[in-house]
Amino acid sequence: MEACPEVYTTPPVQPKEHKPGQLTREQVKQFFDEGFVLVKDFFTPEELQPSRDGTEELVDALAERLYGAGKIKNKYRDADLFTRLTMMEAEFPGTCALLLKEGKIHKAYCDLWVNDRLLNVMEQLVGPEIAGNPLWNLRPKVPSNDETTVPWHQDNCYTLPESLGSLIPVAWIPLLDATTENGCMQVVSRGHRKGVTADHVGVVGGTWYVEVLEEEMERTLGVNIKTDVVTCEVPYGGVLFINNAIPHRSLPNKTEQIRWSLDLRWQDPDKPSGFWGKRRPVLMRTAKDPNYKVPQNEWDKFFNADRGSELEMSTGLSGKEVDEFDTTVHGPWLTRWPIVRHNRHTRALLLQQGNV
Ligand SMILES: O=C(O)CCC(=O)C(=O)O
Repeated sequence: MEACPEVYTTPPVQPKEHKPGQLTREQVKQFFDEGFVLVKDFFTPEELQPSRDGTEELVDALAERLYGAGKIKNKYRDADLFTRLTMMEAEFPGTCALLLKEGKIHKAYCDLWVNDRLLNVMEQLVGPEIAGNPLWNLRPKVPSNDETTVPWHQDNCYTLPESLGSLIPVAWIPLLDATTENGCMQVVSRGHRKGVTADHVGVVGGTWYVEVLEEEMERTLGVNIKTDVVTCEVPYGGVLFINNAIPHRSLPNKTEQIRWSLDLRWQDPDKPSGFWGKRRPVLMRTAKDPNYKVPQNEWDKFFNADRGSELEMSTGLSGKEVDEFDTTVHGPWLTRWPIVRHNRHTRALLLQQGNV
C-alpha cells in the first residue's frame, strides 16, 4: 500500500461542543505531530477498579481450569492480582500466553471501551463516527519473563496491510503505576509521520512477536533513535494514546509485581480494520443517534471469542484438533514477515502447516 502520511498527521474537524475528558488543543496537536499523548489523570481509581476485579475473575477462572486439568497443584487463591499469575506461570509455563490467547473479554473492559470520556477523545481523533477495532489485549507482564516483553514494532505490522489507510488510535491503560522498572512503554516520537510500515522480522527471543530493527526505523521512518525515544511512565489512572503507525515497545519487568495493562483501539467504522479474523469493528458512537448503545449481540461476539481458533482459521489451519492448554501462540502476522529466528511458537506453526 502507498504511504499515507495524511492519515496520521491530519486531525479531523474538531467537535464544536466542549465535552468531559476531551484533550486540549495542544494535546490533539501532539497526537498528530508526535504520534502519542500521555494523560496522567484520565480515570479515578474507582473507575478502574472494575477492570482490576474483572482481571482477578479471569485469572481465577484460568486457575480453576488448570487445576481441574491437573496442570497446577495449587490454585494460589491467597495471592493477589499482582502476584497470582506469576505463581501459576512458574508451575505451568505458558499460563500468561493462555490468558492472552483466550481473548475472552470481561464486561468491565467493554464498559471501559465505551467510556464516554474515552469516546469524547476518540471523536477528536477519528471523527464523530466511532467503532471499536476488534484487536484488543489484556497484557499480564509477569516479572522477568521474556514472553511478555514486546519489542519495537508498529501496530500495523500485526494487521492486514490495508490498515495503513486507517487511523486506529490505541488507549494503553495500565492497571497499576507503569514505570521504567516494571515495564512501561517507550515510543519513537514522530515515527508515524511518513505513514508507512517499516520492514519487520520475527521472532524475538521466546516470543511470538516480530520486531522492527533500529537501523530500519532510522532508514525508513526517518527517526533518530538516540534522540527520539520517549519513555512513557503512566501512573494508575493515566492513559497513553498512540497511533497504529508509531513504533513502540515495552520494557522488561524487573520488579516482583505483575504489570497488567489493557490496550483498546478505535477507528472510523467505514475504514478497513486490518483485523485478520472474522470479527468486524463494533459501532460505539454515531452522530446519527445520540442515544446509541452497542447491542448485546455485538458484545456477545467478543464474549464468545476464542482467539486461538480465530487466529488459526485466519492462517488456514482450521479443522485441526485444538489443545486447550497449548501455550504456543502463532497467527497470520508470522506469515507476513520473514522469520529469521525460530522458537517453539514458530515451530508449532510450521508443524501445523506441514512444513517440517
Ligand atoms: O503492553 C505492552 O507490553 C505492549 C503493548 C503494545 O505493544 C501495544 O499495545 O501495541
